[in-house]
Amino acid sequence: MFLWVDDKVGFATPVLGSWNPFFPIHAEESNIYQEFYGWPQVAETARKAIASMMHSSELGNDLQVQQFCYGQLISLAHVADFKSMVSFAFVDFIVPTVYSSSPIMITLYCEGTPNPLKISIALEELGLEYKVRKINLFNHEQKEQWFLDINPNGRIPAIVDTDENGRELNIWESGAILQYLVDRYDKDHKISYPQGSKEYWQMTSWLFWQVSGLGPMQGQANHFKMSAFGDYPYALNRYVNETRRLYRIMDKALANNPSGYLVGDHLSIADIAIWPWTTAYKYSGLSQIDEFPHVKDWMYRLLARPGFEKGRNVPSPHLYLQLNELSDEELTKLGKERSGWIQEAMKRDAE
Ligand SMILES: N[C@@H](CCC(=O)N[C@@H](CS)C(=O)NCC(=O)O)C(=O)O
Repeated sequence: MFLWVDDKVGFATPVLGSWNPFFPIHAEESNIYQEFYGWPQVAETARKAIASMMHSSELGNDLQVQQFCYGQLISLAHVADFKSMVSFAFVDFIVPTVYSSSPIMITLYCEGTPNPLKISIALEELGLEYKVRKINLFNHEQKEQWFLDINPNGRIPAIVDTDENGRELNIWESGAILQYLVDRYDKDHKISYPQGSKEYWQMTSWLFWQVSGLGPMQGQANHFKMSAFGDYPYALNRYVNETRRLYRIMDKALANNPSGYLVGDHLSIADIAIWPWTTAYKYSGLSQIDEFPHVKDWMYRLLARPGFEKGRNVPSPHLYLQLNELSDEELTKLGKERSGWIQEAMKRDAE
């Protein structure tokens, strides 16, 4: 990748192969680039490159600068013939050329189930590039040693990224991954709120509510509805009733927030963490969503966002909304067909 930056005017030109469009980037008074459409970390790389060049008293013809891009060390940031480029360009221009020999990318380990979908949706909403490695749950790939080396808990999602020193980072547990993505890549708070703000703590509260409450409770409800062989009315009622209670809490919160999001005035990881689970309401024993009109409205409104549309179909077409159209009998039949792997996974987990 090549990146040309005009420090004064506030334009950056990423040159990817022969593709060479101009993107406006917002330069604040401090001249620190805050935002580069969908690519804040590239702007940050550019800022660092400029800063290090400006501090370099001897700008030789073959200046080499080590920089980071997408969290990975750019093997060689090479400013060829820097002096002549400056004189060649407008007098005010600083034109660092930064290239990466290996494109840096997050790898997402996933399948089209609710927990991994949170991450693909967040990545899409952030406009980040990422690689997808589908994990075949039916073949218990999540329990294979190579994957346990990434996530010792043997569950999806997990991601692998690279830290600022070029070291590999494995992050697992969907809530932790969401927090990591916004901490590192959401500097302009597209899907989060500034740390320490009231909204930040509300968002964090809902995130924990989802990972410790809604996810496990609804997960148990769908286990007893769809996967348990035998009839366990006590367990099914307990978990479905708890799920219903949690949906009621959420319905009330949405009714009380005029923005239509769970927290503040825009989308956040609180909405993203919950959304994939609500699309699976019938799978979890809630016969219809009309009982929670604000949840229903919110669910379909988020569905219309391109990031949700793209993210929910990773790594394969999203199924859960369609499953809500099935009759109880059809769902039970489907559950019986699918539950074999869950029984087998339970057996292995118990060993
Ligand atoms: N608390 C975990 C739950 C992860 C989880 O249970 N993932 C499911 C898919 S949605 C899974 O990997 N199931 C496979 C198994 O149970 O072996 C998280 O939020 O990431």
